[in-house]
Amino acid sequence: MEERPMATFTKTSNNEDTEKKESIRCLTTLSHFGFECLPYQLVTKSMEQGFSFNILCVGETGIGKSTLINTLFNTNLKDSRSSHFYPNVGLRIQTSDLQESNVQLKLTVVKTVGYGDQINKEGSYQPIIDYIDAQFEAYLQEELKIKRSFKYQDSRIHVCLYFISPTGHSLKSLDLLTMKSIDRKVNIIPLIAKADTVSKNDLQKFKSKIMSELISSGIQIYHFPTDDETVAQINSSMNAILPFAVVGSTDEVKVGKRVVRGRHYPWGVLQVENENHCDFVKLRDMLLRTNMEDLKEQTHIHHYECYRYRKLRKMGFTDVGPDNQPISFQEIYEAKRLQFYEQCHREEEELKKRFMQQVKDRETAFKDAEKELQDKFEHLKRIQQEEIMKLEEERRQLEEEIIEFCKTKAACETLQTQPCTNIKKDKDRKK
Ligand SMILES: Nc1nc2c(ncn2[C@@H]2O[C@H](COP(=O)(O)OP(=O)(O)O)[C@@H](O)[C@H]2O)c(=O)[nH]1
Ligand SMILES: [Mg+2]
Repeated sequence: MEERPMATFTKTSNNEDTEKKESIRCLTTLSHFGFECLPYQLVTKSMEQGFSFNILCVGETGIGKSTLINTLFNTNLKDSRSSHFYPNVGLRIQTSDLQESNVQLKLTVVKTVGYGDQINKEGSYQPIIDYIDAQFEAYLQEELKIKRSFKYQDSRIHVCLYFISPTGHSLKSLDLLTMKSIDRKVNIIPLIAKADTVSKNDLQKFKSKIMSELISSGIQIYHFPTDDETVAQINSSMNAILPFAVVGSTDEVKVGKRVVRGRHYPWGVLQVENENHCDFVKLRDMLLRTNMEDLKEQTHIHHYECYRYRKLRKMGFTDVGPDNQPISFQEIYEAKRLQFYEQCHREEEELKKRFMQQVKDRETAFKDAEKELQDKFEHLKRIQQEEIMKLEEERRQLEEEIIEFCKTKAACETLQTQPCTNIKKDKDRKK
């Protein structure tokens, strides 16, 4: 009878794992099973679902972000011209459905608005960080939901195209600050914008200067992967020419008999798709043709994983308990719940105690105030009584004075009437 390869499941501990792996037998299949078609199944599934890609463009106003995106996808995403007078940095989000052959791509382009226009550029990178984190948070929340949506639209940023001004000198401090604050959250591909404004010699020096500045500032940019041998060579050669010097234009220009996309100057035509003129094609190939899946994978397994790890740790979740033994989600949840109840109980007791103390304090305060009022009342009452007595005394004295006065008055009147009667008697006698 034919020997058929069988899949067996053996539970192994971590230490045993390597030994067991080494002892797994590799069998040559003697008949056709059909699992060689697995990749085709995946392709069909992916084609049905369609693909999505989210790009973040960071760069000063007017540096050529919209033009480059339109050139990359050979379309017009209808972006209005930005003003230089925004008080803060903002983000503009545009989503479009694109189709090439029978492959559907949902493209989301997020561009900075007003970046580098403020006098105080201190917090210019904050809205960018907030946006990147908000997309990670939305994904995490979806992942933690009981009823998850399988049609969830992943909005995490897969790549950040960082537009560097073609100064020919060095990076600006804003460039370093921004890249430093987002390099652990997103895959950064640095671009020298409007590279047609820098001469070939200056461009080489500028590229080296930028790379040495990035290295000395400890900024991690995205490096095209070199572990897959089918793309290792092209990717390592592309890593060597970073940052890409790009030129964007959707204008069609006639060169000989051909019509190409380019920029027309008095001295000639710059063809954006000519690799001798700029790195536009290299960027497009690296971004869309060769490394789109790796950019998405890095976003998921590296940047999102870091965010998820930090967030869950902050919430108190961990993989091992205090005794360094693996701990399940359920156990952590139970422990957290117990901890929460105990904390609630403690806080409730504390609140009760504080409330009772407050009531006591208030009661004492009321009693003191009452006593104070009583004392005040007694004092006032005493003063009033003294006042009454004083007034009584004064009244008595006045009455005595009145009586005295009346007596004196009566005596006076008597004295006044007596001489008159005597005179009258004298007159009568004379008659
Ligand atoms: N010389 C040159 N000009 C460019 C390039 N890309 C865009 N521009 C011009 O720069 C201006 C601003 O471009 P735009 O894409 O709107 O900049 P955004 O504000 O960053 O989106 C437009 O007049 C473009 O024609 C380029 O690569 N080279
Ligand atoms: Mg724009």
